[in-house]
Amino acid sequence: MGRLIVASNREPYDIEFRENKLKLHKTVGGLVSALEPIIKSLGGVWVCWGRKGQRIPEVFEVNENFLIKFVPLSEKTISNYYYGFSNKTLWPLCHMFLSRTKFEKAYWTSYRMVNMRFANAILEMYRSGDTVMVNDYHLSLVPNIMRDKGFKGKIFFFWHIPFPSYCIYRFLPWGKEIIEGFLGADVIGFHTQEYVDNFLDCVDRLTDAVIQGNNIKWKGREIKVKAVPIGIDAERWQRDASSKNTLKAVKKMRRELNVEFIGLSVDRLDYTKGLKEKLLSIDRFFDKYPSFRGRMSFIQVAVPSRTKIQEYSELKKEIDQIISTINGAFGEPGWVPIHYYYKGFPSSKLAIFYRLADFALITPIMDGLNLVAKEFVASQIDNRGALILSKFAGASWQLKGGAILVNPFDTEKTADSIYKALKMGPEEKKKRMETMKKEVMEKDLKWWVQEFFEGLI
Ligand code: GDG
Repeated sequence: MGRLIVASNREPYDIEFRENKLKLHKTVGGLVSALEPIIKSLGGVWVCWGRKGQRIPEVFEVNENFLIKFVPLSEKTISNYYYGFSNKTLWPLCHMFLSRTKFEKAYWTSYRMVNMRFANAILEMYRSGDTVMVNDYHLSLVPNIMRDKGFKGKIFFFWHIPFPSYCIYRFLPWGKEIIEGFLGADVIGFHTQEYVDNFLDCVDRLTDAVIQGNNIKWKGREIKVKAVPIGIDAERWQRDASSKNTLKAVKKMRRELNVEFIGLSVDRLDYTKGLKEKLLSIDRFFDKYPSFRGRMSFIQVAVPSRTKIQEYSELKKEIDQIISTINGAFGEPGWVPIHYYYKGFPSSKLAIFYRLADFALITPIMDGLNLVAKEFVASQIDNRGALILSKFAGASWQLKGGAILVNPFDTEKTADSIYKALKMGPEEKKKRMETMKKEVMEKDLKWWVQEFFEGLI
């Protein structure tokens, strides 16, 4: 069994030099948690751009078994490849925000160059028998660049965001090359069958590949396309949510907040996450159901993201304003309608929030999956919480048996869903939560690794 080589835009650790000592801090997200133990046991390499890697050698040893290979990028390249093509072209296009999508030749040129550099870095680190896993929309061209260079090993490619239908995708001037980029892989994974179907339709319309069911034949190779929604380390979330410290902190917070009901959401501050629409629903809720004024507070954690992009900083201003308007209009001495945090928290603190909340309101306009919804479910040790979830989050396919599903643009019905969640009896809550928990616990991170890598690692 060879090693695992993972390529992703983001590094697995923030590496910090303090008093001449190296400190590794795991970066936020499921991928590192899923793959780190595998790399540690099988050995392997993580190939990434490494935002904070300037002072670090290009190959960094986490231990003798686990290397990080950095692909250092200049400021201009970061601006065109990362902020440009990845986050102003592919991100909005795939989330169906066509009017926000920028089609710039310079972005594309830089994206191609960076994908070429990642492919070269993987090939440089590769040893016969290794398995390669390429991640996400930043690196879609890598698999086929590697094939063009004669690579014969196994490549897995996972796309973490939605894949749009052809009627949206066709606007991308470089759409064919990107689809062909995917086709260099042996296994391509998406979160839902809907994204698989959209992808296959684009393959059919844009390339000469032959499609049979979920399989593709192209240039003498067979490619499998699969819907394998990523799982979370559900046991760890359960452990964190039931620890003594968590329970103590939950009690303390309940006392401090001094309300009967607490709602929660945790989102990167991104226009796809539907923060504005959610806040309007909360506003409508307090307006329509005045008996809950003074009795329900909502905690919104908005994690700073892509702050160098103007639209993101403008969005932040709008969110700040809406929240202060709601708090100004409804708040009273001793009661704050919305507690707002614009920062990240350690995951142990998230577990406290998850355990504390009576309901979570997770309403993205479009989301590949949404891990927060699954983390909230796993943390419901006593099945008290209710989940209100957007129909347009990939996770809704898995959680529809227990979640209250909403269209985030339907302010009225979303406000009514908050009311429904607060009025729901303990039996119904329990039944719904158990249904969701079964899915989240069974299809956890281990399941995902098994399914996606087909038992190969
Ligand atoms: C992309 C796709 C897909 C959040 N705040 C803090 C924190 N988090 C962690 C959560 C969760 C993760 O970040 C966020 O994951 P999401 O799935 O909600 O969203 P994206 O970042 O947009 O992820 C998405 C995902 O990829 C996986 O394929 O589900 O659809 O858009 O794990 O817990 N973690 C810590 N502090 C925070 O303040 N430590």
